[in-house]
Amino acid sequence: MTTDARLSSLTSSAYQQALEVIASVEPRIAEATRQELVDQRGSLKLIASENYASPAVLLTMGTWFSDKYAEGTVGHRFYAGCQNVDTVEALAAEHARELFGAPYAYAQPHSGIDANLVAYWSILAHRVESPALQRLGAKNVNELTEADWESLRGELGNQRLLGMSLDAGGHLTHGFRPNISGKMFHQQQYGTDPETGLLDYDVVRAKAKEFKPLVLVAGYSAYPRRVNFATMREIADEVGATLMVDMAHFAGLVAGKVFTGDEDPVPHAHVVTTTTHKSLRGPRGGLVLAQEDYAPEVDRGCPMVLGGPLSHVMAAKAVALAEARQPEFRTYAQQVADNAKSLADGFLSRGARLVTGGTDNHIVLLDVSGFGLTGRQAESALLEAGVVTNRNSVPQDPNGAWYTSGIRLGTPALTTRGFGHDEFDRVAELMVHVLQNTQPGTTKDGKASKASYVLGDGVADKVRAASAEMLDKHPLYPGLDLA
Ligand code: DSN
Repeated sequence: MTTDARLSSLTSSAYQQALEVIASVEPRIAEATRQELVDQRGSLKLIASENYASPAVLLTMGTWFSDKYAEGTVGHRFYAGCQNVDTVEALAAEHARELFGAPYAYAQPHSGIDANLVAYWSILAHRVESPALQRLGAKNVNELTEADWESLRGELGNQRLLGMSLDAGGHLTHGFRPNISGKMFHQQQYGTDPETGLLDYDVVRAKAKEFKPLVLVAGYSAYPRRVNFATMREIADEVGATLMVDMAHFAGLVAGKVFTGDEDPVPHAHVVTTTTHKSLRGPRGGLVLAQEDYAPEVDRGCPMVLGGPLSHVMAAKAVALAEARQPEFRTYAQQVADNAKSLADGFLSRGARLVTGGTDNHIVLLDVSGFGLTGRQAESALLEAGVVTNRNSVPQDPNGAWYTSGIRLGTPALTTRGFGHDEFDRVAELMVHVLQNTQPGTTKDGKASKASYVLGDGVADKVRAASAEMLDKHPLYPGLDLA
């Protein structure tokens, strides 16, 4: 038996036994867990922010580390008995620093939103507290009086933030109203060029000069192109702003050295945030990387804006980051980008329209208005055919953020399964077939609907059968048998 086969067999027995234990208490949860694997195995997962973590990462999350409280930082906890959590958190941070070449790493954020909250807090505190401490003659924040804090509170709020607009691919946490960042900051946005869909750095510079933000945010969740972070830093420096980069989506491409030099945010930004579960292929969670002088404020993330650290997830982050430091991860990351090109070319050669005309990262943004559909209709029809995607706005979207005109696609998950050029071309072919055979539906009273749709007879079955051929060739968690 090879090591891989031995590990698969061990994984299989570990999960069979775990599900038996779970079923002894709540069989419906055991069954839903088993069914989730069946569903993920049997569909084309093209959600750009999802992936498949390794069994080692998944198994690391299911332990008694979940039972431990550990507020504070490594070696400085508010609870006794944290020596093993210290080992775990220190290792996660060390792997993150080594992997990304970052001076400082903080592994506690529970999610991307949390990582961004820690980053915003640390930037505001760094920008406001340091001069205030000097002014008030205090050495550190613990020396400030309640009256000092009263005056500081006014300075901590109502700051200016410049980020990418949502319909150009920015994220809710970059100063938009449904997120606390939209309340903490006065926000203005930079978009993309209306003709090309590309970021125009001259426009970003002009906006920055006019608005004079305290924080310039770069990064995206639906922009299918690379960003020059050296230029973004120049712009930030010209207006005295702090550059924060949210690399949640493309952290795997940074880790895998697909994005280097000006495209690597880590040497250019003051603070970088990410999630660990997207292209980075780790457990669901967040991470903050920072220049050394931001470390004291970032370290106060818990309990300032975070609850108790999830030690079991930090352990899994350490395992995933160790995986990402292996040479195979670079091959994987390059394949993610190559596959995105294959997928984009597959659409373009069949006459579909893509925002920006293509991709050079892991995202393809398909404009489905050419098929006469909204994003919502396209998403539902594709799901019926076993293709899992999510609808997304396109720039200046006439259908707004709920119905949308786009479908966002990403290659990280199917690349993990082993899909290559030919399979991604076939995926584009199958998707175009679905969209060409979908008609907009009507509401119950016969009016045009932006949500309902009619999929042609037999289309879903045909596409599911064609997908199954590819999926069977690239099994998810091979050897893992839960039958
Ligand atoms: N939900 C993530 C995504 O899909 O991009 C970002 O928050």
